Amino acid sequence: MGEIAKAVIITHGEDVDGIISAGLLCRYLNEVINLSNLESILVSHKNFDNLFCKLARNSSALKGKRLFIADLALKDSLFVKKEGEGSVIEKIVQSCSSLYWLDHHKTSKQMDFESYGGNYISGSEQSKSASMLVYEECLAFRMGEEMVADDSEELALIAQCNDYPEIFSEHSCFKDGYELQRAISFANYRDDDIFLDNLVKSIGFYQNWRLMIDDYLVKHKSLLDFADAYLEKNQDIVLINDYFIFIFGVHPTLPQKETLRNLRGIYQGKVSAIVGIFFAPVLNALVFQGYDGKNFPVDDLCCRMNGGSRDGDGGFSLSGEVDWSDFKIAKKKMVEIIVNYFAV
Ligand SMILES: [Mn+2]
Repeated sequence: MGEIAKAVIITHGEDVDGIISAGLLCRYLNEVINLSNLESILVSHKNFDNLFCKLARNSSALKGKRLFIADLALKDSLFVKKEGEGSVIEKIVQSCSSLYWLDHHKTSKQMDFESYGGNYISGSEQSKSASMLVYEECLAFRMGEEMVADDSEELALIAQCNDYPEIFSEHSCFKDGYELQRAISFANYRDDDIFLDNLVKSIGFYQNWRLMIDDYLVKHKSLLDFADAYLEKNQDIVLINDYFIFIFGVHPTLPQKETLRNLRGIYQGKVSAIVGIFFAPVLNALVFQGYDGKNFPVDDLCCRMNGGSRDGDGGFSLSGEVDWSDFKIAKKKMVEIIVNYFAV
């Protein structure tokens, strides 16, 4: 039987900021406060509630442990009280020896969280990734001493660029974030938790994480090349009700946010709407205002499709009965959805 972990890091396993903030927390825990036994848990959007419910139910396992949670939003669902017992987050805070929550997503629950005894760190400035918070709060103070070859600040900047591209797209670390995200997205697609876990450790223990990324991307080059070719081939502009709509198909191994960001850069201002189709296992459509002056009803369309949307950025789930990976079929079906929307 292994030793019991004394510190647990819980982070967002699907993106650059989540992985880097966990890696940097590892550095802090290992060197500064010398906790040898670490456990890291990677969370996806899909299993978030499940994991936290499990932690609350099994609260005796948290006894004596220090919990660090990074790049995850303090969601309202954690604060729901059930009859006769406290909320999930209340139980977790009260079971462990300490809980630090480092995050930059909007929350209205900070006061409640702190009233249970949790420590919430969000930084005083806006636009600061979780990794930058960890760097500044836990690591920055020791810089300039003997840590000559330390790339902690660079890692924090990579996460910063990836989370805030509109501010940092010209930064020299910007491209590194894309490579890292590609590997992370691919690993998530394959449920490759071992790779993701090793990546956190590789960063945390000052190993060559860049080499690890390169090796992974080279190892899976053929599928990644296929995904790139698929995207390049499967794009079209259709005309519906006087709206020019750019539709494209995305292989699920590609990072969603970054792929969309690149294509939006090209088509914004030239079309009325931009529609990305992500086929199984993702199975969703992301829809964006194209800003050609015609004001395509993105929010209303997504709402009608039982999805969500705000200020021209939205999406909805796709039905599993259609083969969305065949772009001809996918495009036809998407056109049908939009035509039906205008017909009612
Ligand atoms: Mn983040």
